[in-house]
Parts: sequence; C-alpha cells; structure tokens
Amino acid sequence: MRIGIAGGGSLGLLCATHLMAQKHEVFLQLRNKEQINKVNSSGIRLEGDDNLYVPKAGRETTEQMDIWFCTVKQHHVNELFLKWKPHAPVLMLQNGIGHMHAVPDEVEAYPAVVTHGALRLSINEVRHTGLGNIAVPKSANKVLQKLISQSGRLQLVEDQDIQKRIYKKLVMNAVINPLTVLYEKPNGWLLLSSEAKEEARQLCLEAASIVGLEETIWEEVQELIERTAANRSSMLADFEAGRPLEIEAINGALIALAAPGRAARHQHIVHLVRKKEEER
Ligand code: KPL
Repeated sequence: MRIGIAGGGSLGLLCATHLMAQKHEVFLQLRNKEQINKVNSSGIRLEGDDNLYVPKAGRETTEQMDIWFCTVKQHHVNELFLKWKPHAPVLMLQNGIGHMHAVPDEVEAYPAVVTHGALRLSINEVRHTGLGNIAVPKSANKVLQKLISQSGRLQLVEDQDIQKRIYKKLVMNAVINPLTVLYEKPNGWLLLSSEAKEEARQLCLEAASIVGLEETIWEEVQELIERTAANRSSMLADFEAGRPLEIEAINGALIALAAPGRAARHQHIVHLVRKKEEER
C-alpha cells in the first residue's frame, strides 16, 4: 500500500520503519528541512534492526496515498489542517482528546489509540521502547481493513468500543505523564515511591470517575507502568527537550469534562506542571 505519515516525531518514525518492514511504500510529510534532507539522504534507523529504511520525505506530496497516519502532537493538528487536504482516510494518533474536532468535515478521519512506546534518538533514529498496538474503530472501510491485515509489528486492531479505549488511554496519560514530569523520573518510579504511588492512585480514581470508568482501571494503570517502567513518558521527553507539553490536551481536557468541583486533583497537578514548565 502507499501510506503517508504526517509528523517526524518518535511515533512518525516508528510507524515509517514498521510499515516499510511490511513492504509498504511510505511518504513522510515533515516541516523541518534538516530532517527532510537527512531522511532522504540517510534513511531512518530503528535501533536493534540492521535494515535501513528510506522513505520519501518532503513538505508535501502530489502523489495519491491509500491512507495517512497523522502523528503530529495535538497542539499542531489545527495548524496542520489549515493547509493540508488529504484525499484519503486519515488515522489520528494523538494523545488526549479533542483533536478530532479540529479535522475538517470533508476529511475521513478515524481516532486511533496507540500503546506502543517510542523514543526519538535523533532526527532519523528511533527506539521502540514498548511493544503495544494501535486500536482503530471497527469500520467497513476497505483500505483500513487491508491495512489492519498488513500492519505487522504495528499491530493494528479493531475495537468495537473505541470511545472507552480513548478514555482509558486518557486516564493513563493523565496519571503517568504529569507525575513523571514533576518527579523527573521514568514511569516505573510511580510504583517504587510510596508517595508517588498514592498520588497516582488518587489521580487515577478521580479521572476514572470523571469519564465513567470502573475503579479497576487502577490495576490496568499499574500494569502499564510496570510494562513501561524504564520509559520516560512522552511528556517528560518533551519537558527535557524544551518542547511544549501536552498537559492541556490530556489533563486540561479531562478537567473540561468534569462537573464543577470534581477535578480538584487534576487541577492541582496542572497548576504544578505549568509552574514547572515556566521555570524550565
Ligand atoms: O503513552 C504514554 C506516554 O508516554 O505518552 C505512556 C502510556 C505513559 C507510556 O510512557
């Protein structure tokens, strides 16, 4: 298949290498000239894999794609769609909620929930830090069906109840990401420190009650922390690299869903993270 990927962060590079390993033709849509040149001249290296993946990279393409993966951060989605008019289905792989509203009506977009861990080592090198999957809504779209069957290690799976999965991922990110920034520690720290663990549990329970999930989600959050113990969360990676944080898209969006007075812990954590971001 001919697959376009918008965004050259850790997820964009990870998707590009895994899709090329499945013999798909990949176009990587990037903004940064240096990254475009590097990818076109040297390809992308996936750590631990001897193959070199050389997709076409550029600011835009006139070639018709079968499907697109949109991997830019949520705060870039609005800006992206001001100029970009994809004439193929688009999978939206952002953390948080709210970005689907920024997609123009004429674009056939599907929300996708990613549980892979990825770390960008340089503008053309990526590490796959945790094997997960990419859940997409059950759909009759033939292209999406074909992609699911040819997704290899990216493991695209269908979910009948994608909304629930979106909320679960939101809760997980709303707990793990800000705490790892405040402690400046990898995910596993949140179970090693009893203070952090209790904060994580409280944040989890408050988030679960906002989105109407059972309290047992705390078990799943702990399992995810264990599975990604050595990872630095995407928010911590952004913090350390001086990039904007996704705190609005994640905890901010959660607070916006809550009835008045029911998101006190998340409001507090947002306040602390913003303060830390200002001091950075
Ligand atoms: O999705 C993640 C992220 O870092 O954004 C988690 C699940 C927290 C894994 O690190």
